[in-house]
Amino acid sequence: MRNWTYRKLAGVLAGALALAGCTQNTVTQAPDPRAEKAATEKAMQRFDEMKFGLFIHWGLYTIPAGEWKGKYVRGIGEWIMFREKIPAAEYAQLATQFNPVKFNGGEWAQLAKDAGMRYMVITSKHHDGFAMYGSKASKYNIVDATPYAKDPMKDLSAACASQGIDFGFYYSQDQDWHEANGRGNNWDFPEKRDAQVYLQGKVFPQVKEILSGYGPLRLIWFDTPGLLSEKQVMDLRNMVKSLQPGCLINSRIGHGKHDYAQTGDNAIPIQVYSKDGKWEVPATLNDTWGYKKNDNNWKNPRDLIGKLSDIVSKGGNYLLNIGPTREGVVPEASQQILRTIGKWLEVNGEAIYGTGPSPFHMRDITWRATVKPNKLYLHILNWPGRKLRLEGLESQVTKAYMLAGKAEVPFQKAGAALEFTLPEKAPDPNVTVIALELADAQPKVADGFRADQMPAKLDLHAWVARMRGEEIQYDWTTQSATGFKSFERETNGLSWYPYKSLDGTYDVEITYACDNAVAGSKFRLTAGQRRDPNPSIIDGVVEKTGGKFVTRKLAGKLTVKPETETIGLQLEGDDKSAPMKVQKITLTKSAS
Ligand code: FHN
Repeated sequence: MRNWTYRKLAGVLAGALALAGCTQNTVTQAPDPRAEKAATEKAMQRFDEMKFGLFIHWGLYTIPAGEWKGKYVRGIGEWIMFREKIPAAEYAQLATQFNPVKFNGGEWAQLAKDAGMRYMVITSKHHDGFAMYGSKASKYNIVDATPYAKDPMKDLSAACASQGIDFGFYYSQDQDWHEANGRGNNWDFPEKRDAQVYLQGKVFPQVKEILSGYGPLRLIWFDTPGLLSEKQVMDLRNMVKSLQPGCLINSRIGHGKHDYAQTGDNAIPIQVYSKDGKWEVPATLNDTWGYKKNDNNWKNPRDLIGKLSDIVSKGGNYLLNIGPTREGVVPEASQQILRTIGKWLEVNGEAIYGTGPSPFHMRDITWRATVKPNKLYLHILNWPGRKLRLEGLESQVTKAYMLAGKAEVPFQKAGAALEFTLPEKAPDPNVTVIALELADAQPKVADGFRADQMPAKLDLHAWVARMRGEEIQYDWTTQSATGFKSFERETNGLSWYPYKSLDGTYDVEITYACDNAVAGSKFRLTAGQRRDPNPSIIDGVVEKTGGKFVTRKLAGKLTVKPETETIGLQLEGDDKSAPMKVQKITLTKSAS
């Protein structure tokens, strides 16, 4: 009964909005193509140079903060309404408690600056449908529905402008659990919906608002495009570009109508990736986007700085998230981590901002490379001890030095390779950067070592994988992932993202360790697309290794197609062997 009433009310509201003229806000005429192209190219160049941005998920979900009616809710915090199937009217009551009196836009912009981030993207409306800015198009917004009654985005966008941080809004354009015609809420509303009514009644007017009231936006970050038609997506794009031609649009707008691409969440391509143009990795600092009070699974700065080097060396930008609390406070741990990254960038930023990707294929996890004219930067992720061998560089190196402190690094030819003499211990506990000055403007790299050349045998290290799940952890001392626990709705596991860099049929080895007492679980390796009904599969059993790392060949072959999105590894059946430690899988092109 309550559901029915709610649906009816929502229908009446949508009708009222339409009558009030909101549908007339729809700007669908195409913008001037030349102006759009020029503005977009300029913005893309800046976006490419910036490399590092702050993502902020902030909304009503920070009130339950991962707990509903006294019960811990697994999964990402901003999905609590969906996971618990909270009726929209009940969830909306959270607004009456939302009063972020400690919010200070200047402090958030300062934090981004201290972290060395060059842009910021914040949720203007997430899937829960609540607008975190003052919206005229829907009363369900922070000004009209909360005791706070102010628009924090005015403050934040102004603070970013004065700090020189480029500003952008996240906007969930299809998924909206508050609206009968939005996507996703099938516990209050019927499955059948009219997306066009939702777009015209809420999305178009709100997108117009966020593009009109907060100064120039560097980008708009759409998410989970779902089932919108190509025409609907094109209307959305045209609206954005006719209001701000230089506002970049991400690939989650759908139907390929974007200016730059996203990888999956926390998904880093395994190699240099340039086939789809510029891209960005959205990533979490712990296991959630929106604040969860019990999620203290913070990634350490070494890992994050290594990931920044890794992503930039592959051609991407890193968009790293914080989840402020209901009061508007950024958790202390996030602040400390971000400031540590910022300190590193103060010294090593030259090897990140404005650089080009690695000219080399990435064979292991010892180092990554970035380039500038006449410069090659080696980012050392795992210190090799006294000697570092660099194979495949044909350009003459005129000088080598530590980017921090500028101490010279001696080197000599060792056959076709260069050998650098290093201190025994890494000078920087996170990532040490060695700068090489080159005689050539662009490094020349020998055949067989170039970024687009796949070696016959390729290691997929655990460190390069996305770690799915709340329990799985990476251990730097053994360079392995552990904690392959299973739960009813999710299984901890590793996922690698080939992004068109692998194609073929492979023999597979796995390098892992397992104590005898916990051996015996089945594991499964799959290669396929998301929700692929027919992925390539290899099944195996976790054997006893007496705790030592061993490399075992698996029976069967793995087929990776150009469209394969993920190579995944997880336990199947039981998770007795969850404590096993996986270092890597190795793919060798199969002869047959
Ligand atoms: O469903 C959302 C999720 O809550 C979060 O906003 C991330 C950030 O990239 N995007 C979606 C899932 O991909």
